[in-house]
Amino acid sequence: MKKVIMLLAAITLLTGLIFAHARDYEMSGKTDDYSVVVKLDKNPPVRGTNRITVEVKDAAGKAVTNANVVIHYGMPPMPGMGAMNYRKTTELKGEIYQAALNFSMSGPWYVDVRISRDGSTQTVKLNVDIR
Ligand SMILES: [Cu+2]
Repeated sequence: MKKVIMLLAAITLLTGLIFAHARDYEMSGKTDDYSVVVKLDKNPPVRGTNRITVEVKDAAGKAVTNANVVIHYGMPPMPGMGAMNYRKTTELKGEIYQAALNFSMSGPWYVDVRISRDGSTQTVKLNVDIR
């Protein structure tokens, strides 16, 4: 009986992990040369640290792993608050560019993904509502 309970607990935990992963907040965009999928690990994205992953594919659908991917993010000026602009470099792990972003307040944020490769930079402009 104990073993059955342990097994059920393990299955429940595993299922939870799978669903948690599937629930990433996902956005996508295109540039002249790339299609880009961007995911945040919090859904909905929240104040504080949110891990971001960026997947870049070329026109043939092949993963691009030799780019320099930088995230520019921030908030436009608001009443009583100047504009906030941050810059975060990403690190390539496997075929995915990764970084941690810090959203310091709730509200509308822009997230620009700048992909530099072969001497040209292309940007995907995204917006995210932080809770
Ligand atoms: Cu603000």
